[in-house]
Amino acid sequence: YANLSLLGSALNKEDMPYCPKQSPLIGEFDSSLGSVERKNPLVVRGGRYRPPNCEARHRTAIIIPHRNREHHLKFLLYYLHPFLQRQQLNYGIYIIHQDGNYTFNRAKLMNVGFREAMREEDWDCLFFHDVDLIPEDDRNTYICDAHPKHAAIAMDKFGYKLPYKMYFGGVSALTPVQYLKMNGFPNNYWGWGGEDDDIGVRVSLGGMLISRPSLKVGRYKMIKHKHDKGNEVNPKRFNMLAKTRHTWKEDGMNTVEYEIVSRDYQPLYTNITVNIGTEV
Ligand code: UDH
Repeated sequence: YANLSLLGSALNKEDMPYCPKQSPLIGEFDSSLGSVERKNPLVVRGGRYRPPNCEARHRTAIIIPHRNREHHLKFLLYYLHPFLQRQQLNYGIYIIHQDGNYTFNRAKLMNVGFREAMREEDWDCLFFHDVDLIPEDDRNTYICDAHPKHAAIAMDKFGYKLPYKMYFGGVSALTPVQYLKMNGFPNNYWGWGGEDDDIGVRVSLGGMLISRPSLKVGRYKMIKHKHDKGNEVNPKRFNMLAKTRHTWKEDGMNTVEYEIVSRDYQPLYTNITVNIGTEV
């Protein structure tokens, strides 16, 4: 028994105090912007960051189309800032906020985000990111590939599988050259649906392939929500999709028109409020 009692005394460090009955390390989950700011002291004005001890190899802009989803935005920032810092990226987060109450237009907001982000900095990769998708795996690196990347390959809402082969929704990443090669995204999909498939078709019309992380790595949790007011299902989407091959060169980055309402540099992101007009 001599050995056993030795073992016992090694495990039972009597000189250590008991931990408190209630761990002080457990707080309420706090995703308020103030708390996210305190947790990310190296993030600077406009939601910019660069690693403090090494030169980043990649410069990535995150473009988030947004309206009336402040609650989701807080969650996304809570997870995304530390995630991007662990990847040692030089990054910036842009919220492209659609002004007014007219029907939402996700793809056009992305075109605005592309132009406005590139105006500020020579980003080498742009991540087009829905506000309600939280990446689950740190190996899902937010850098670009040789072909346009569809990152949200495995979402919980689709059973962590790709819903169909050409799916290009949720989160995608393109270099500026790739983006311009397909004339950006379409401007004329007002309301919900179709624009992501149009973008997928443009990738191939631009002579490129779709690159994807593995199902294991490209996992996302979607924050549950209902259809938004002002983003009703677009009944024209199938007709429009059938014509993409004839329209992509005349509609996209080369024709996007908008008016910047305001640009402000918040501690955790750059907010660009934009008037993108209405359907003609
Ligand atoms: N978005 C906004 N505000 C809106 C509409 C859309 O910010 O009013 C943005 C936001 O970044 C969102 C993205 O556009 O993540 C895509 O819109 P979505 O979330 O409505 O599209 P998704 O296909 O959701 O993810 C479909 C609605 C699911 C309803 C299912 C009810 N069971």
